[in-house]
Amino acid sequence: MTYEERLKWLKESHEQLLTKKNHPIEGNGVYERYANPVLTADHAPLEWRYDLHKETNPYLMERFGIHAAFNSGAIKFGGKYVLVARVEGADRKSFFALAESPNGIDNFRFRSRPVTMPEYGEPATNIYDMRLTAHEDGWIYGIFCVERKDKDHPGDLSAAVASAGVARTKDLVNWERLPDIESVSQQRNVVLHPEFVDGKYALYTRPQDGFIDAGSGAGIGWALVNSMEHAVITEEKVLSHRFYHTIKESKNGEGPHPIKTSKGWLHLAHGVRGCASGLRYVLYLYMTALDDPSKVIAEPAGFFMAPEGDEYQGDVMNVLFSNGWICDPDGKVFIYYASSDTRMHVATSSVDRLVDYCIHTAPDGMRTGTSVATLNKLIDKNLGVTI
Ligand code: M1P
Repeated sequence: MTYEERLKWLKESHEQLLTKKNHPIEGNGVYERYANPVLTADHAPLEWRYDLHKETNPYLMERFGIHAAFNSGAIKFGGKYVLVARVEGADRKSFFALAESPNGIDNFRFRSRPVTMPEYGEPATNIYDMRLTAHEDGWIYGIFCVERKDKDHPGDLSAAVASAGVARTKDLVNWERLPDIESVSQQRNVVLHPEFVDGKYALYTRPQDGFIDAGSGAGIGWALVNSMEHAVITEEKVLSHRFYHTIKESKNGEGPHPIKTSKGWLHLAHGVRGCASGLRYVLYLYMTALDDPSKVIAEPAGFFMAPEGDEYQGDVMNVLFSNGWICDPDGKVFIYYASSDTRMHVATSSVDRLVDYCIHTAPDGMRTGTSVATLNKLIDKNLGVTI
């Protein structure tokens, strides 16, 4: 191909991808997955990837490799469905970039530039997995993981320290960086609750001993802090424990902030267990009390969504991860999830269906015998029904 032919091909195939129509796939009745990923590395603007000057790039080669677009925060803003994606370059560094769509299911387009996140303290090696919260104080907060090299272990090249970075904005363009959250343990998957609780900011936390391993970190924590301008976690209680032989045996982390419903706060989280092929990440739902968002009132057994088909494949296999969902005023819920640390997908449902799922799916009895008893109860109920 000549330079001109290649440029035409690049532009046309990029536009074709961005405008590809999406469609739902009928499933288990709880939600509908959509057929095509909503955001991928290939959605990145050509201007990010190519030097578009024939004199300096006569072969029209990629000059900046984009490897993945995943783990996105989500928010409805200015009538658009906005994702704050974790975009990862070929150099393994992640950064945030906004992509928006008019309908939430297709036609997502990145804005022209990524987010230039101001630094706090020692510049981060990597930042990722932003949770967005439009808080009742009037700010939109983004809490994200900040990774820095663990200087106490200079000989161990993978030793790192995870902490929770905080930034706030009113327009999703200008971000004011606030101090990282102070905590005795390392933290990832920290999420700001949208309302004040007892006059304080409320955080879902995920204390962990090491950068990868939860260690003694028992699950999803809960902490109240006086200020987001200098958040200090002094007391942390565990509201959802990791548990032997469940989907959340190894790790347990909050997803996006919970949705307020008439029956309680609806939560989306990820559970992790180990298996022969490594760690398996699945999504699960639970509910907490309206008057106490730290008190679990319902938790169906097992996973809500697990990798299927092509979702298994990617940079880190066997992973579904979600840190963003959007609830429309009519109760429609857009669940944005990433597969295998590579791409973004959407599934849709409604508040009514998700609450029904939480309340009417049996909890985990923690034993094989209780699972069989639950199954028999359902079979008994269906006796006499002809299908
Ligand atoms: O690779 C899977 C996930 O691993 C980490 O998840 P957690 O915070 O639960 O340990 C994160 O790096 C996450 O971004 C990634 O998707």
